[in-house]
Parts: sequence; structure tokens; C-alpha cells
Amino acid sequence: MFKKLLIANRGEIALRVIRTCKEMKIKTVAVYSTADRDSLHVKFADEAVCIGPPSSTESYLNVPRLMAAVEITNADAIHPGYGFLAENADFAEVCTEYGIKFIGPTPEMINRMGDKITAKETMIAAGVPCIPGSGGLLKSADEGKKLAKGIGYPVIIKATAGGGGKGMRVIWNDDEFQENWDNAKIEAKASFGNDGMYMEKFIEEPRHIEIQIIGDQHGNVIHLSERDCSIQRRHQKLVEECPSPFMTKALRTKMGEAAIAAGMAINYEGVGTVEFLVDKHRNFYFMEMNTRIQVEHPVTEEVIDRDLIKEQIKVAAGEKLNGKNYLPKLHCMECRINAEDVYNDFRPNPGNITSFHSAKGHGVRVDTHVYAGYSVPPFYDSMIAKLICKAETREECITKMERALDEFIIEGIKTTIPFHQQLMKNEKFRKGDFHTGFLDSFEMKNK
Ligand code: MV4
Repeated sequence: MFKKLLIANRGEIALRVIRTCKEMKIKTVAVYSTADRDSLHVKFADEAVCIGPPSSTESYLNVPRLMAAVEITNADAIHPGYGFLAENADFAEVCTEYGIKFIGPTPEMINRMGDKITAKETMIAAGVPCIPGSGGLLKSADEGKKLAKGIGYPVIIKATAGGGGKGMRVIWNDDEFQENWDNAKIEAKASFGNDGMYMEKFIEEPRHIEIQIIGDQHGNVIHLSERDCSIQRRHQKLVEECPSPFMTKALRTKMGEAAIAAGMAINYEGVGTVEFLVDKHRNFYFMEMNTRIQVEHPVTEEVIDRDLIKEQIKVAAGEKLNGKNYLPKLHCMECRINAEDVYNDFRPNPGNITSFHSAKGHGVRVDTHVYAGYSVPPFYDSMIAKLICKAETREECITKMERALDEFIIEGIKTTIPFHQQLMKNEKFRKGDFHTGFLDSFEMKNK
């Protein structure tokens, strides 16, 4: 097992990893930018190294500075968390060159899933259902128009280097093609430095349902059931839950098998998530694979009663999985609490937290790095806490979430708590009647 683990991240996920390491008797090294001096991850790690100024490129994304921190602390493993360098194959490669274990898959696996066309080709070869489309790079808008005749409008063009919604356009007819093509390519070039595009049939009003998997270094891959992440706003997830209200036993079996086939196809090592779009007939299609621990992993932890970070560290150290899949024993829902003004287009609202009273009680979990007196810096992601509730049924889970949201008091900054309070009261949401476009038509009532 590792002796000392460096966490190349900040915020709640850095603290989350530290907690598990303590339980596993692994020493921890926090790294921090000058803007994060007062963060709890710095206080709770065994050692902490300042790696630079607030700007991410000069701190959490700066590989030479991270490696210097590894050098001076003698860490033997790096946990990348999510975001920042978590899906950067070059970083994983550098770790290997330094003789330090990158807690995650190999650079080859990261690259293979990072290029969306290559990922899709891999999945088609593995027999995982994929959305009909161009099958490879499109050379021109004219080629796209020709192919769209066969596929049938609406279609969607996506950047092969993309993911998470950037460089993506829905096209409804030939006349709209050229303009969307030009704009998507400009956006892709600016965002990823790669404007390669592919095309798919556009699935209308789908759900986003993802399957958590874990693979070991001995060729075993298991699944740990789904998370429904359809409640999103501009490709930012706000609520995740398990079981999905749309799930059936038969569908979970089929999607679980497909996710395992996806992992097996690349000999996957580590925790990963296979994202699917599910249409109203319960047809499901591979969308993307995330090769990292995700923000919403606690939802799975609560319904299967396992520590996913512990499992992740164990497989990274070479331990074997025992081969059985995990099915949900409870219902769990997570609300992302962001420092944002929900009455003002969810604008980031960093600043000083003057008072902080966490929700507590049976079935309530709060993962956060903040506290009263902490100042939310303006330089990073606006998520400040995750409120996670579990109960026997979805209905009880929502009731508990409403209770927990009501007692969660954060003063000094605006948060997404009022949004969640209104969402929990929404009739369609309560019925489980939603899809990825749900929030497009959701209106906040006045304060
Ligand atoms: C799609 C789609 C419909 N049809 N692909 C959004 C982000 C990127 N991961 C892929 N996305 C989508 N791909 C086809 N063929 C709809 C979306 C999509 C979406 C997917 C999941 C969650 C929220 C979404 C919001 C808008 C569009």
C-alpha cells in the first residue's frame, strides 16, 4: 500500500481524499495556491506545500510545481481528484516517469476515451450501443449534409476533442448546416485547439444516466449501478440521484453489462463512469467515458455502502476485486451547493461566509471544505458543498432533502439552496418526470 499520497487538487474533493487516507493509515500531502491558505484541505493534511499564486495555470495545473512538491515530500502516489489534471494523459505519463503512482487509468486509456471518435469506435467494436452517425471525422459541411440525408434530421455535430457540451450544435435542416458547422468549428478550435467534428442523430429529450464502474489491474471490471444526472443547467449538473426514477431492473442489468463491456474493451483500471443517453423508449446509447472519480460519487457510496475513494486507492495499489456488481439498497440524492446567485442567471457569488450552519441528522451527509469565516475565492469552481441525503424511498429522500435544505444556513454569500428548495417542490420533478432539457423551462419563483 502507498505510504504518502499527494492530492493534486483543492476544495471538498481534496478533503474527501484526505479523510479516506487517514482511515487507511496513508500519510497525506496537500498542495495549495495562495488563495487557498485557509481551506480545510490544508489544515487536515499531514503536510501542505504552497505551489503558487491563485491562477490555476500557475498552481493546480502546473506540473513542474506539483512534481517539486512530490520531490520535497517524498510522496509515492498522486490523487488527481476531478477537474484540473485528472484526465490529462501527459500528467499521468509524467507521474510514471517520476516513479510515482498516478491514481487513475494509464495515459493510453485516458487518451483513448478523451478523443470522442476513438472512444466511440472502441465502444462499437465492444458491442456497446452507440448513436448512429458519421462514424468518423467529417471533412466538410457538404459531406455532413449528404450524411444527414441518410441519418435524418435533427442531427448533432460534436467536437471529437470535446465533451461537456462545448463545440456542439444541433442542426434541424440543410439550410442551417453551414452556419452551425462554422461556429462549432471556431468554438472547438478555441476551446481544444482541435476542430475535428463528427455527427450523430440528435436524440430528443434524453435522460443522462451514467454507470459507475471499477476495474482492477487483473482484468476484472464490475459495475456499481447508475446515477441519474439529467438535472443540469448549461451542462453543469445540479442534482444527481440513484436509483434513477426511470430505471428498471432489466434496464440496469443491460446498462451494467454494457458499461462492463466498455471497461473490459480497454482493460480499464481505476474508477470510471460510462455516460449514456437514454431515450423515452428506454433505448440507451454510449455518450462518453469519464476516467476519473466524479463529483457525484457519494450518491453511489451511500446506496451501496462502500467508500469509492478507498476502492480506488486499493485497485491503484494492485488489489483484486472480488467480481460482484453492486445494486442500490437505498435511495440517495445529491444537491450541489454553489456560491451563485440563482435569481441572477446563476452568476458566481464568491466572498466571505459570515455564518455557516450545516444540515445534519439521520441520512444527511455534507461534503465541504468551507466554514464560518471562510472566504470563497473567485478563481475556481463555485461549488462549495454537496448536500447528500439518503432514505428508503425516493419520496422520503426528497422529504429529507427539503428538511435538510431548510436547516442549511449559509450567510454572507448567495448560494443555490433556494433553487434546490424550489426544485424539490416541483410536481414533475417529484414524479421523476424529467429529462436533460428540464431546467430550460424551469422558472425560479420570486424570493
Ligand atoms: C447528445 C444529445 C442528443 N443527441 N447527443 C451534451 C454534452 C455532451 N456530453 C453530449 N451532450 C449531448 N449529446 C445526441 N446524439 C444531447 C446532449 C445534451 C445533454 C446530454 C446530457 C446531459 C445534458 C445535456 C444537455 C444538452 C444536450
